[in-house]
Amino acid sequence: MNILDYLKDNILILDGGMGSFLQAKGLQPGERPEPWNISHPDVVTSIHRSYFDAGSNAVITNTFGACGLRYSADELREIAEAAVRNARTAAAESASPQPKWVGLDVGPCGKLLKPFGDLDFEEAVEAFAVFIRAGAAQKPDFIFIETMSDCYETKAAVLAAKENADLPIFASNAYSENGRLLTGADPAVMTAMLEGLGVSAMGMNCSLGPDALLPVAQQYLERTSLPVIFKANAGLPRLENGQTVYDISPAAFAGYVEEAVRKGVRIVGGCCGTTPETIAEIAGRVGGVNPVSAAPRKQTVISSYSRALLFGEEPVLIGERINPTGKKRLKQAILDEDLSYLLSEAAGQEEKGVHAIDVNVGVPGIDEPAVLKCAVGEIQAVTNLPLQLDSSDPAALEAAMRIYNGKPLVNSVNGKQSSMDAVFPLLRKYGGVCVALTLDDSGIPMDARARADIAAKIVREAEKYGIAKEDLIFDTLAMPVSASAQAANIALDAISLIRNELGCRTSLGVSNISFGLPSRGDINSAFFLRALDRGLSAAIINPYAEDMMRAYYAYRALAGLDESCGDYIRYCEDHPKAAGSSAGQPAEQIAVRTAPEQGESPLQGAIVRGFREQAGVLAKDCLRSLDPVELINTEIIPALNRVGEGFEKGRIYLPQLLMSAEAAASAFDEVKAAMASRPLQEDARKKCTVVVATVKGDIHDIGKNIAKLLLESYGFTVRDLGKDVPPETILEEVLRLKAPVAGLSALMTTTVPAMQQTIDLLKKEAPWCRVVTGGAVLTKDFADSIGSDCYAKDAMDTVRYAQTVDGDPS
Ligand code: B12
Repeated sequence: MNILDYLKDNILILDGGMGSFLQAKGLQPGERPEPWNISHPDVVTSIHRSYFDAGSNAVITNTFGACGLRYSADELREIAEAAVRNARTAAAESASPQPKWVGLDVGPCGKLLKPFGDLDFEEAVEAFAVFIRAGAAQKPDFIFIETMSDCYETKAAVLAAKENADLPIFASNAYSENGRLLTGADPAVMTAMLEGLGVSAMGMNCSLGPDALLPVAQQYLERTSLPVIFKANAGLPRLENGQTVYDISPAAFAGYVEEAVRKGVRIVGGCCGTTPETIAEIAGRVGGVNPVSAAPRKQTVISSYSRALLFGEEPVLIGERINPTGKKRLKQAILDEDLSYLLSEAAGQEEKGVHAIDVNVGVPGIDEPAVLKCAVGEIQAVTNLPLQLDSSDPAALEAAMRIYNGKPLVNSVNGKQSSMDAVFPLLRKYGGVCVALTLDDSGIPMDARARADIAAKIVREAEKYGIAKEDLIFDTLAMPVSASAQAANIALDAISLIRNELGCRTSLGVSNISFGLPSRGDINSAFFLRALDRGLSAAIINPYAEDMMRAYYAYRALAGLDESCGDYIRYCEDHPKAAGSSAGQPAEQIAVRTAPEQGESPLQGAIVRGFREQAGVLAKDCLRSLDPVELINTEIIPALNRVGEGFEKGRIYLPQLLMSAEAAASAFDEVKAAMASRPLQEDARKKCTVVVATVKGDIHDIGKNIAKLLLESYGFTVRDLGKDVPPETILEEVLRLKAPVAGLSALMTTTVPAMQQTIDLLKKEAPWCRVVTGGAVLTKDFADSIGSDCYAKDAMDTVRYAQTVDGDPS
């Protein structure tokens, strides 16, 4: 029986942990488990067999780390062959009467993808693809993509599976305690993207115990009608006498699994710390349980890498500013490949309150697929709003849809057969919600009925590709009311027909309605309000046009969407009515800027928003009037502090933190260049050697680099050991150089113990060496308590202290 057919009426029981088992059988810490498929087939087979015997219906091959970044294609072929064979042998040997399947296991590739890491998206796809090709040749029953803690990497693995195998794909993610993936996605984001990509099942595994994962499972069940996977750890790992132990017993674990199944979970099993005993308990409890049938979900949803956006609850605003039509400055920026202009447009619109951003780079004479791909890649690195990929060129749409991190809005398809033939296969492959224009080969009909009929035709054609009508949003086309008195009524009546007859969402590019008329803002906002009242789901607007934003907030207040009219009041306070409003101005003349927070300088703004290039340029500019050290203290550090605060409060996620760190680094490069070109500090005769390092486990090095730079500019010789440096390495270097001073940095509570270990080691083995410590989490008292000779609250403190050790206090 096909595993998907089985899933329709049964709970599928997967296996439990593999790695801990192998270790018990002799796998050494640090040794790769995958070659054991070849060197110890009997051990691997016996583990699989014990799971089948315990009641698993499916086991996952021992190939968690098998990807093109770790093994050659030949090695992967051998591993895949042996791994699937071991699992099949176990199935044949097990006496269990259950049906038995084998899943090809695909784990994370171990690198973060660009722009947050250094792995290119296509390289990631290929790294997964090499193994999946090898694995698929061995004919497993399904592919199990698991423990993914990044939305983008999950997409790369799923695409590799779709393109290189014809097997059901199960995709499972590893959630942190805050209910999100490491890079910020929550279940709403993952369900949106994975349903769009067409996987067969999705869910969660590893990282947390079943108790902590139950609420995550609940969120999946509320959003997807696909089978949900629940494969938790046996609690959080704990070290006891040098052994990793897990606290949740098999019986207790199975209790949580049963609860998950009763809520609607279909695929269960265990991850780290679970054993055949756990699976036996699970089988005992849920083996015969009839699955709860999943209610069909009728959601229209798009997402970025960390934010899902649902259509229907509230009107959705799509920022129209990144579209060169009628915008000379933007057209030039696209021709000049000036992406920073596009980035500031994106950030500006986000600050103005749009929910999604349209990206259109259609300028004649450019390589549109390449430019759109590049623009989308850069924009999605600085905003976490979902994007609307906007092009009439299917090749450009495909290039952008492929690398988009999430489930995009796609603009557009229309009722022409040629358009549907080109766009629907893309939607089928990459997922997305598509804006569908109600026109066809006969043009734009000038009556509402005919536009609704085109919509119905588009829905029927989409169904042939398996695209649900929830993934279509109909644009009923606002034509200039100056040219036809009925233009507005036709578009509005079509909204009502499509909404009532087809049950579909609608969208409008609003401002076209006022073309050719004076005071366009008045017409636009009045039309917008009429459309909202008919149930318009989304509008493409210029968020700098205050009339539109005011209309939007007024509508929400009047439609009961704004409790105590709080949002409306806030908007009015922030935007007092000016004597001459911006209404009616051509969009191009409205100032574009990224609104600084109160007291925030442009450089700080660039760092906070993660604009690398801009940060470098602005820093260079500031350095004309500002001393480099002052620039560090008054610009770079306060900006990073703001980012850190946002991170701590859960307002921003790791990718944004990384982008800000990069922007700070690019400002810092300018500081370095400025310091290198100026004369050494007044007393900069050659001084002693200082060894500096960020301690083990900690990769924060901006502060340490600043300390190093300043020490060098005061004439010290600095030996920089980098970040994540073990105590032994630091000691070795201090001994080798007979260094009189060592500077240590730690920025996390979790890495302060490593700082203490380093100090202890230095005191014991190199007692002459003075240790100066710094980093955001330290305080003077704490630094004293761990035996530091000096606490440096900033880099200048380090210099002053080193000077006293050098015998030259100044
Ligand atoms: C930038 C940043 C990052 C960047 C680092 C890039 C890089 N190359 O350094 C990235 C994105 C990679 C990052 C990753 C993480 N980060 Co971080 N990060 C920050 C952030 C926003 C700024 C740090 C910084 O550079 N500040 C500016 C510098 C100049 O300040 P400073 O280091 O304090 O340095 C000054 C003094 O302390 C002193 N000094 C510093 N070093 C030295 C060395 C010597 C020898 C001396 C004498 C003096 C000295 O002089 C410096 C100049 O005046 C802080 C928040 C914050 N406000 O500190 C969080 C923060 C440190 N990160 C945090 C966390 C949790 C993480 C992650 C675990 C996130 C994750 N979930 O993956 C990872 C950690 C990975 C790891 N194993 O280390 C937490 C730590 C919480 C805690 N109390 O433990 C913080 C506090 C954010 C928060 N509020 O939650 N992070």
